Amino acid sequence: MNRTTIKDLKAAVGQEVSIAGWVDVRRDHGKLIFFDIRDATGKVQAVALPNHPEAKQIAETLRSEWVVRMTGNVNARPPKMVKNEEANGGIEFEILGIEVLSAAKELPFELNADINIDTYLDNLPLTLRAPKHAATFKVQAVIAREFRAFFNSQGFTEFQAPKLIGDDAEGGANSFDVEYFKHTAHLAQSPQLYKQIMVGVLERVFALGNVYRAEKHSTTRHLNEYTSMDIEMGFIKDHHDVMNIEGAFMSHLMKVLAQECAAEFKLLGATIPTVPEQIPFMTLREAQQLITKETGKDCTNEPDLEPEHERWLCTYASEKLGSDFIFITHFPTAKRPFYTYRDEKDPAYTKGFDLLFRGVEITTGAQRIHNYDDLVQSMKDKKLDPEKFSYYLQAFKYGLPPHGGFGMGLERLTAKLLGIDNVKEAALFPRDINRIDNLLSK
Ligand code: AMO
Repeated sequence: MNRTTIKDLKAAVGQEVSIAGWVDVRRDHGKLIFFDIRDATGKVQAVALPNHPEAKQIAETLRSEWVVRMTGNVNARPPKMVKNEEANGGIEFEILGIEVLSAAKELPFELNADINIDTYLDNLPLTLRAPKHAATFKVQAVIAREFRAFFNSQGFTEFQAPKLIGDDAEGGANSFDVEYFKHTAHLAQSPQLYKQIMVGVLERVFALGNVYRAEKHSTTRHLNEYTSMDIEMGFIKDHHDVMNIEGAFMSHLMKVLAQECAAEFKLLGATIPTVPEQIPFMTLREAQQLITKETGKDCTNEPDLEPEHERWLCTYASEKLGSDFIFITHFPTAKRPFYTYRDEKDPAYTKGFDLLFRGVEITTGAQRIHNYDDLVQSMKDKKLDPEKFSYYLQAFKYGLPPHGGFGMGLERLTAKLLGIDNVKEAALFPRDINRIDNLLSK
Protein backbone atom coordinates (compact mmCIF):
# COMPACT_ATOMS: atom_id res chain seq x y z
CA MET A 1 0.00 0.00 0.00
CA ASN A 2 1.37 3.45 -0.89
CA ARG A 3 2.15 5.84 1.94
CA THR A 4 -0.39 8.59 2.64
CA THR A 5 1.07 11.71 4.22
CA ILE A 6 -0.61 12.82 7.43
CA LYS A 7 -1.86 16.11 6.02
CA ASP A 8 -3.82 14.13 3.39
CA LEU A 9 -5.62 11.84 5.85
CA LYS A 10 -8.65 14.11 6.14
CA ALA A 11 -9.48 13.33 2.54
CA ALA A 12 -9.25 9.58 3.21
CA VAL A 13 -12.04 9.17 5.81
CA GLY A 14 -13.61 5.73 5.46
CA GLN A 15 -10.53 4.26 3.78
CA GLU A 16 -7.78 1.90 4.86
CA VAL A 17 -4.39 3.56 4.30
CA SER A 18 -0.74 3.31 5.29
CA ILE A 19 1.11 6.11 7.11
CA ALA A 20 4.72 6.42 8.26
CA GLY A 21 6.36 8.66 10.80
CA TRP A 22 7.47 9.08 14.40
CA VAL A 23 5.65 8.34 17.62
CA ASP A 24 5.26 11.85 19.02
CA VAL A 25 3.44 11.00 22.23
CA ARG A 26 1.96 7.84 23.73
CA ARG A 27 -1.01 7.91 26.12
CA ASP A 28 -2.32 4.76 27.79
CA HIS A 29 -5.99 4.73 28.72
CA GLY A 30 -7.03 1.38 30.20
CA LYS A 31 -7.22 -1.09 27.34
CA LEU A 32 -6.61 1.59 24.71
CA ILE A 33 -3.29 3.06 23.68
CA PHE A 34 -3.36 6.44 21.96
CA PHE A 35 -0.49 7.86 19.94
CA ASP A 36 0.18 11.12 18.20
CA ILE A 37 1.96 10.06 15.04
CA ARG A 38 4.03 12.79 13.37
CA ASP A 39 5.46 13.13 9.90
CA ALA A 40 6.86 16.17 8.14
CA THR A 41 3.36 17.25 7.13
CA GLY A 42 1.52 17.07 10.46
CA LYS A 43 0.20 14.95 13.31
CA VAL A 44 -2.70 12.57 13.75
CA GLN A 45 -4.11 10.72 16.72
CA ALA A 46 -3.89 6.94 16.28
CA VAL A 47 -5.47 4.36 18.55
CA ALA A 48 -4.57 0.71 19.19
CA LEU A 49 -7.66 -1.27 20.16
CA PRO A 50 -7.89 -4.68 21.84
CA ASN A 51 -9.83 -6.11 18.87
CA HIS A 52 -6.64 -5.97 16.74
CA PRO A 53 -4.41 -7.99 19.13
CA GLU A 54 -1.39 -8.31 16.87
CA ALA A 55 -1.10 -4.56 16.35
CA LYS A 56 -1.93 -3.93 20.01
CA GLN A 57 0.97 -6.13 21.11
CA ILE A 58 3.46 -4.12 19.06
CA ALA A 59 1.80 -0.87 20.18
CA GLU A 60 2.63 -1.77 23.77
CA THR A 61 6.35 -1.66 22.95
CA LEU A 62 6.35 1.78 21.25
CA ARG A 63 7.76 4.91 22.82
CA SER A 64 8.43 8.46 21.71
CA GLU A 65 10.50 8.87 18.52
CA TRP A 66 10.19 5.26 17.39
CA VAL A 67 9.83 5.27 13.63
CA VAL A 68 6.88 3.24 12.42
CA ARG A 69 4.77 2.37 9.45
CA MET A 70 1.12 1.77 10.29
CA THR A 71 -1.84 0.55 8.32
CA GLY A 72 -5.26 1.50 9.56
CA ASN A 73 -8.69 2.95 9.00
CA VAL A 74 -9.23 6.69 8.85
CA ASN A 75 -12.36 7.27 10.96
CA ALA A 76 -14.33 10.47 11.49
CA ARG A 77 -14.48 11.35 15.18
CA PRO A 78 -17.87 11.55 16.87
CA PRO A 79 -18.93 15.25 16.95
CA LYS A 80 -18.30 15.50 20.72
CA MET A 81 -14.67 14.44 20.26
CA VAL A 82 -13.80 16.81 17.42
CA LYS A 83 -10.93 19.19 18.21
CA ASN A 84 -11.40 22.10 15.87
CA GLU A 85 -8.11 23.76 16.77
CA GLU A 86 -6.12 20.79 15.39
CA ALA A 87 -5.61 20.22 11.67
CA ASN A 88 -6.59 16.56 12.06
CA GLY A 89 -8.92 17.14 15.00
CA GLY A 90 -11.87 15.68 13.08
CA ILE A 91 -10.33 12.26 12.44
CA GLU A 92 -8.68 9.37 14.21
CA PHE A 93 -6.50 6.63 12.82
CA GLU A 94 -7.57 3.13 13.94
CA ILE A 95 -4.41 1.02 13.90
CA LEU A 96 -4.68 -2.34 12.10
CA GLY A 97 -0.98 -3.15 11.67
CA ILE A 98 2.38 -1.77 12.83
CA GLU A 99 5.85 -2.22 11.41
CA VAL A 100 8.71 -0.82 13.49
CA LEU A 101 11.23 0.81 11.12
CA SER A 102 13.55 2.07 13.84
CA ALA A 103 13.46 1.80 17.61
CA ALA A 104 14.60 4.84 19.62
CA LYS A 105 16.44 4.91 22.93
CA GLU A 106 14.71 6.58 25.82
CA LEU A 107 14.66 10.37 25.39
CA PRO A 108 16.58 12.59 27.82
CA PHE A 109 13.50 14.88 28.04
CA GLU A 110 10.16 15.22 26.32
CA LEU A 111 10.39 16.72 22.88
CA ASN A 112 7.99 19.55 23.62
CA ALA A 113 9.27 20.19 27.15
CA ASP A 114 10.42 23.69 28.08
CA ILE A 115 14.21 23.45 28.07
CA ASN A 116 16.93 26.04 28.44
CA ILE A 117 18.95 27.18 25.44
CA ASP A 118 22.02 25.12 26.35
CA THR A 119 20.02 21.90 26.54
CA TYR A 120 18.37 22.87 23.27
CA LEU A 121 21.73 23.43 21.58
CA ASP A 122 23.37 20.34 23.09
CA ASN A 123 20.67 18.12 21.61
CA LEU A 124 19.86 19.71 18.24
CA PRO A 125 19.48 16.45 16.29
CA LEU A 126 16.58 15.75 18.64
CA THR A 127 15.31 19.20 19.69
CA LEU A 128 15.01 20.47 16.10
CA ARG A 129 12.25 17.89 15.64
CA ALA A 130 9.90 19.76 17.99
CA PRO A 131 7.21 21.30 15.75
CA LYS A 132 7.98 24.90 16.70
CA HIS A 133 11.63 24.52 15.72
CA ALA A 134 10.79 22.56 12.59
CA ALA A 135 8.34 25.35 11.71
CA THR A 136 11.06 27.99 12.13
CA PHE A 137 13.27 26.34 9.57
CA LYS A 138 10.42 25.69 7.18
CA VAL A 139 9.73 29.44 7.20
CA GLN A 140 13.45 30.12 6.78
CA ALA A 141 13.54 27.90 3.71
CA VAL A 142 10.62 29.83 2.22
CA ILE A 143 12.43 33.15 2.85
CA ALA A 144 15.55 31.88 1.07
CA ARG A 145 13.51 30.47 -1.81
CA GLU A 146 11.57 33.73 -2.23
CA PHE A 147 14.74 35.82 -2.07
CA ARG A 148 15.95 33.86 -5.06
CA ALA A 149 12.56 33.93 -6.80
CA PHE A 150 12.05 37.67 -6.34
CA PHE A 151 15.50 38.77 -7.48
CA ASN A 152 15.46 36.35 -10.41
CA SER A 153 12.16 37.93 -11.46
CA GLN A 154 13.82 41.38 -11.36
CA GLY A 155 16.59 40.47 -13.80
CA PHE A 156 19.25 39.56 -11.21
CA THR A 157 21.56 36.58 -11.69
CA GLU A 158 22.66 34.38 -8.82
CA PHE A 159 26.37 33.81 -8.35
CA GLN A 160 28.42 31.73 -5.93
CA ALA A 161 30.78 33.91 -3.92
CA PRO A 162 34.05 32.43 -2.66
CA LYS A 163 34.36 31.70 1.02
CA LEU A 164 38.16 31.59 1.10
CA ILE A 165 39.67 35.02 0.82
CA GLY A 166 43.34 35.85 0.28
CA ASP A 167 43.54 39.19 2.03
CA ASP A 168 41.43 40.34 4.89
CA ALA A 169 39.22 42.11 2.39
CA GLU A 170 37.05 44.47 4.38
CA GLY A 171 39.91 45.34 6.63
CA GLY A 172 38.01 44.43 9.76
CA ALA A 173 39.16 42.74 12.92
CA ASN A 174 36.42 40.14 12.71
CA SER A 175 38.08 37.74 10.32
CA PHE A 176 38.89 34.08 10.89
CA ASP A 177 42.31 32.97 9.70
CA VAL A 178 42.67 29.60 8.01
CA GLU A 179 45.79 27.71 7.12
CA TYR A 180 46.03 27.69 3.34
CA PHE A 181 48.99 25.60 2.21
CA LYS A 182 51.98 27.77 3.12
CA HIS A 183 49.83 30.86 3.60
CA THR A 184 47.19 32.32 5.83
CA ALA A 185 43.83 32.82 4.14
CA HIS A 186 40.60 34.16 5.66
CA LEU A 187 37.00 33.11 5.78
CA ALA A 188 34.77 35.54 3.89
CA GLN A 189 32.95 38.06 6.09
CA SER A 190 30.63 38.92 3.21
CA PRO A 191 30.58 38.62 -0.60
CA GLN A 192 30.93 42.41 -0.78
CA LEU A 193 33.92 42.82 -3.10
CA TYR A 194 32.83 39.99 -5.39
CA LYS A 195 29.29 41.27 -5.80
CA GLN A 196 30.67 44.64 -6.86
CA ILE A 197 33.05 42.97 -9.33
CA MET A 198 30.07 41.03 -10.69
CA VAL A 199 28.17 44.25 -11.47
CA GLY A 200 30.80 44.69 -14.20
CA VAL A 201 29.90 41.26 -15.54
CA LEU A 202 26.13 40.84 -15.14
CA GLU A 203 24.87 44.27 -13.90
CA ARG A 204 22.41 42.80 -11.37
CA VAL A 205 23.52 39.95 -9.15
CA PHE A 206 22.61 38.25 -5.92
CA ALA A 207 24.23 35.67 -3.68
CA LEU A 208 22.97 33.65 -0.76
CA GLY A 209 25.59 31.91 1.31
CA ASN A 210 27.41 31.45 4.57
CA VAL A 211 29.71 34.15 5.88
CA TYR A 212 31.94 34.21 8.92
CA ARG A 213 32.49 36.79 11.62
CA ALA A 214 34.95 36.29 14.45
CA GLU A 215 32.78 38.17 16.94
CA LYS A 216 34.29 37.46 20.32
CA HIS A 217 31.16 38.24 22.28
CA SER A 218 28.04 36.22 22.73
CA THR A 219 24.81 38.20 22.21
CA THR A 220 21.28 37.36 21.13
CA ARG A 221 21.92 38.95 17.71
CA HIS A 222 25.35 37.71 16.68
CA LEU A 223 26.44 34.43 15.14
CA ASN A 224 29.94 33.47 14.06
CA GLU A 225 28.61 31.86 10.91
CA TYR A 226 25.46 33.22 9.32
CA THR A 227 23.65 33.23 6.00
CA SER A 228 23.96 36.45 4.08
CA MET A 229 21.44 37.40 1.41
CA ASP A 230 23.23 39.90 -0.79
CA ILE A 231 22.31 41.88 -3.86
CA GLU A 232 24.18 44.38 -5.98
CA MET A 233 22.77 46.37 -8.93
CA GLY A 234 24.28 48.64 -11.54
CA PHE A 235 23.01 51.89 -13.07
CA ILE A 236 21.28 53.23 -9.97
CA LYS A 237 20.49 56.88 -9.37
CA ASP A 238 21.27 56.67 -5.67
CA HIS A 239 20.72 54.52 -2.57
CA HIS A 240 16.94 55.00 -2.81
CA ASP A 241 16.86 52.63 -5.81
CA VAL A 242 18.35 49.95 -3.56
CA MET A 243 15.98 50.73 -0.68
CA ASN A 244 13.01 50.62 -3.04
CA ILE A 245 13.85 47.19 -4.40
CA GLU A 246 14.42 45.91 -0.88
CA GLY A 247 10.99 47.25 0.11
CA ALA A 248 9.43 45.51 -2.90
CA PHE A 249 11.12 42.25 -1.88
CA MET A 250 9.77 42.58 1.66
CA SER A 251 6.22 43.10 0.35
CA HIS A 252 6.54 40.11 -1.91
CA LEU A 253 7.93 37.95 0.89
CA MET A 254 5.16 38.83 3.34
CA LYS A 255 2.50 37.99 0.75
CA VAL A 256 4.01 34.55 0.15
CA LEU A 257 4.47 33.90 3.87
CA ALA A 258 0.81 34.78 4.46
CA GLN A 259 -0.26 32.33 1.77
CA GLU A 260 2.09 29.49 2.62
CA CYS A 261 3.20 29.74 6.22
CA ALA A 262 0.13 30.87 8.17
CA ALA A 263 0.14 27.62 10.18
CA GLU A 264 3.80 28.07 11.17
CA PHE A 265 3.24 31.69 12.25
CA LYS A 266 0.22 30.58 14.28
CA LEU A 267 2.16 27.80 15.96
CA LEU A 268 4.88 30.27 16.95
CA GLY A 269 2.40 32.95 18.00
CA ALA A 270 3.89 35.37 15.46
CA THR A 271 2.25 37.87 13.15
CA ILE A 272 3.20 38.69 9.59
CA PRO A 273 4.16 42.37 9.37
CA THR A 274 2.57 44.71 6.91
CA VAL A 275 4.93 46.48 4.56
CA PRO A 276 3.78 49.92 3.44
CA GLU A 277 4.07 50.87 -0.21
CA GLN A 278 6.99 53.06 0.81
CA ILE A 279 8.97 52.04 3.89
CA PRO A 280 9.60 55.24 5.89
CA PHE A 281 13.14 56.58 5.97
CA MET A 282 15.05 59.25 7.87
CA THR A 283 18.67 60.25 8.22
CA LEU A 284 20.68 59.23 11.27
CA ARG A 285 20.78 62.86 12.39
CA GLU A 286 17.02 63.24 12.04
CA ALA A 287 16.54 60.01 13.98
CA GLN A 288 18.88 61.16 16.74
CA GLN A 289 17.16 64.52 17.02
CA LEU A 290 13.82 62.77 17.28
CA ILE A 291 15.04 60.38 19.97
CA THR A 292 16.59 63.25 21.90
CA LYS A 293 13.42 65.33 21.66
CA GLU A 294 11.08 62.50 22.64
CA THR A 295 13.15 60.77 25.33
CA GLY A 296 15.13 63.70 26.72
CA LYS A 297 18.38 61.72 26.37
CA ASP A 298 20.80 63.49 24.05
CA CYS A 299 22.31 61.12 21.48
CA THR A 300 22.92 63.67 18.73
CA ASN A 301 26.71 63.39 18.95
CA GLU A 302 26.88 59.61 18.69
CA PRO A 303 28.28 58.16 15.46
CA ASP A 304 25.87 55.21 15.37
CA LEU A 305 22.63 53.89 16.84
CA GLU A 306 22.73 51.97 20.09
CA PRO A 307 20.51 48.86 20.33
CA GLU A 308 18.11 50.81 22.57
CA HIS A 309 17.81 53.50 19.88
CA GLU A 310 17.04 50.89 17.25
CA ARG A 311 14.29 49.51 19.47
CA TRP A 312 12.91 53.00 20.13
CA LEU A 313 12.85 53.88 16.41
CA CYS A 314 11.03 50.65 15.57
CA THR A 315 8.36 51.31 18.17
CA TYR A 316 8.04 54.84 16.85
CA ALA A 317 7.74 53.64 13.23
CA SER A 318 5.14 51.08 14.16
CA GLU A 319 3.03 53.42 16.32
CA LYS A 320 3.41 56.70 14.46
CA LEU A 321 4.27 55.75 10.87
CA GLY A 322 2.27 52.55 10.49
CA SER A 323 5.30 50.46 9.53
CA ASP A 324 7.22 47.64 11.22
CA PHE A 325 10.17 48.64 9.06
CA ILE A 326 12.21 51.83 8.96
CA PHE A 327 15.29 52.82 6.96
CA ILE A 328 17.94 55.00 8.60
CA THR A 329 20.26 56.66 6.08
CA HIS A 330 23.38 58.84 6.11
CA PHE A 331 25.66 57.26 8.69
CA PRO A 332 28.98 59.06 9.13
CA THR A 333 31.63 58.31 6.51
CA ALA A 334 34.06 57.55 9.32
CA LYS A 335 31.81 54.71 10.50
CA ARG A 336 31.07 53.08 7.16
CA PRO A 337 33.30 50.85 5.03
CA PHE A 338 35.65 52.37 2.46
CA TYR A 339 33.45 51.45 -0.51
CA THR A 340 30.45 53.51 0.69
CA TYR A 341 29.48 56.52 -1.42
CA ARG A 342 29.64 59.91 0.25
CA ASP A 343 26.77 62.33 -0.10
CA GLU A 344 27.93 65.07 -2.48
CA LYS A 345 26.04 67.64 -0.40
CA ASP A 346 27.71 66.58 2.84
CA PRO A 347 30.69 64.23 2.34
CA ALA A 348 30.97 63.55 6.07
CA TYR A 349 27.86 61.39 5.63
CA THR A 350 27.22 58.45 3.32
CA LYS A 351 24.49 57.38 0.96
CA GLY A 352 24.21 54.25 3.03
CA PHE A 353 21.37 52.84 5.08
CA ASP A 354 20.32 50.31 7.66
CA LEU A 355 16.92 48.66 7.66
CA LEU A 356 15.49 48.24 11.14
CA PHE A 357 12.75 45.73 11.84
CA ARG A 358 11.13 44.98 15.19
CA GLY A 359 13.97 46.53 17.13
CA VAL A 360 16.99 45.18 15.26
CA GLU A 361 19.10 46.07 12.22
CA ILE A 362 18.47 43.38 9.62
CA THR A 363 20.19 44.99 6.63
CA THR A 364 23.06 47.25 5.73
CA GLY A 365 23.17 48.72 2.23
CA ALA A 366 24.46 51.65 0.26
CA GLN A 367 25.34 53.27 -2.97
CA ARG A 368 29.03 52.47 -3.59
CA ILE A 369 31.92 54.53 -4.83
CA HIS A 370 32.31 53.58 -8.52
CA ASN A 371 35.06 55.96 -9.58
CA TYR A 372 38.51 54.34 -9.43
CA ASP A 373 40.41 57.37 -8.13
CA ASP A 374 37.79 58.17 -5.50
CA LEU A 375 37.87 54.58 -4.30
CA VAL A 376 41.67 54.54 -4.01
CA GLN A 377 41.49 57.80 -2.08
CA SER A 378 38.80 56.42 0.21
CA MET A 379 41.02 53.42 0.99
CA LYS A 380 43.88 55.74 1.83
CA ASP A 381 41.60 57.86 4.04
CA LYS A 382 40.79 54.69 5.97
CA LYS A 383 44.47 53.71 6.22
CA LEU A 384 44.01 50.73 3.92
CA ASP A 385 46.66 49.80 1.38
CA PRO A 386 45.19 50.00 -2.18
CA GLU A 387 47.95 47.63 -3.31
CA LYS A 388 46.28 44.88 -1.28
CA PHE A 389 43.05 45.50 -3.16
CA SER A 390 44.58 45.70 -6.66
CA TYR A 391 42.65 42.62 -7.73
CA TYR A 392 39.28 44.15 -6.80
CA LEU A 393 40.30 47.56 -8.11
CA GLN A 394 40.58 46.21 -11.66
CA ALA A 395 36.76 46.23 -11.78
CA PHE A 396 36.86 50.00 -11.25
CA LYS A 397 39.88 50.68 -13.40
CA TYR A 398 38.08 49.21 -16.37
CA GLY A 399 34.72 50.94 -15.95
CA LEU A 400 32.01 50.20 -13.40
CA PRO A 401 28.62 51.99 -13.44
CA PRO A 402 27.09 53.72 -10.42
CA HIS A 403 25.86 50.83 -8.29
CA GLY A 404 24.66 49.78 -4.89
CA GLY A 405 23.30 46.87 -2.94
CA PHE A 406 22.53 45.44 0.44
CA GLY A 407 23.27 42.48 2.70
CA MET A 408 20.66 40.94 4.96
CA GLY A 409 21.14 38.30 7.63
CA LEU A 410 18.75 35.43 7.01
CA GLU A 411 18.78 34.31 10.65
CA ARG A 412 18.12 37.79 12.04
CA LEU A 413 15.23 38.26 9.65
CA THR A 414 13.81 34.83 10.55
CA ALA A 415 14.12 35.53 14.28
CA LYS A 416 12.43 38.91 14.08
CA LEU A 417 9.64 37.63 11.82
CA LEU A 418 8.85 34.76 14.15
CA GLY A 419 9.28 36.54 17.48
CA ILE A 420 12.35 34.47 18.44
CA ASP A 421 14.42 36.29 21.06
CA ASN A 422 17.79 34.67 20.42
CA VAL A 423 19.15 34.52 16.86
CA LYS A 424 20.79 31.21 17.79
CA GLU A 425 17.34 29.64 17.68
CA ALA A 426 16.92 30.93 14.14
CA ALA A 427 20.16 29.30 12.95
CA LEU A 428 19.99 25.56 12.40
CA PHE A 429 23.41 24.71 13.80
CA PRO A 430 24.68 27.96 15.32
CA ARG A 431 28.37 28.53 15.89
CA ASP A 432 29.28 30.86 18.71
CA ILE A 433 32.36 31.61 20.75
CA ASN A 434 31.74 28.61 23.00
CA ARG A 435 30.32 26.06 20.63
CA ILE A 436 30.66 24.32 17.31
CA ASP A 437 27.93 21.72 17.79
CA ASN A 438 29.64 20.54 20.98
CA LEU A 439 30.90 22.89 23.65
CA LEU A 440 34.49 23.82 22.84
CA SER A 441 35.59 23.60 26.43
CA LYS A 442 33.79 22.45 29.52
P1 AMO B 1 26.91 44.16 7.69
O1 AMO B 1 28.22 43.80 8.25
O2 AMO B 1 26.15 45.26 8.36
O3 AMO B 1 27.05 44.62 6.17
O4 AMO B 1 25.99 42.89 7.64
C1 AMO B 1 24.75 42.91 6.95
C2 AMO B 1 23.69 42.17 7.74
O5 AMO B 1 24.14 40.87 8.09
C3 AMO B 1 23.62 40.50 9.35
N1 AMO B 1 24.73 40.25 10.28
C4 AMO B 1 24.75 39.25 11.20
N2 AMO B 1 23.84 38.31 11.51
C5 AMO B 1 24.16 37.43 12.48
N3 AMO B 1 25.34 37.44 13.15
C6 AMO B 1 26.29 38.37 12.87
N4 AMO B 1 27.45 38.35 13.51
C7 AMO B 1 26.00 39.34 11.86
N5 AMO B 1 26.70 40.37 11.33
C8 AMO B 1 25.90 40.90 10.39
C9 AMO B 1 22.73 41.63 9.82
C10 AMO B 1 23.32 42.80 9.07
O6 AMO B 1 22.38 43.84 8.91
N6 AMO B 1 28.87 44.17 3.06
C11 AMO B 1 27.82 44.74 3.89
C12 AMO B 1 26.45 44.69 3.22
C13 AMO B 1 26.28 45.65 2.07
O7 AMO B 1 26.58 46.85 2.23
O8 AMO B 1 25.80 45.21 1.00
C14 AMO B 1 27.75 43.97 5.20
O9 AMO B 1 28.16 42.82 5.29
O10 AMO B 1 21.42 41.32 9.39
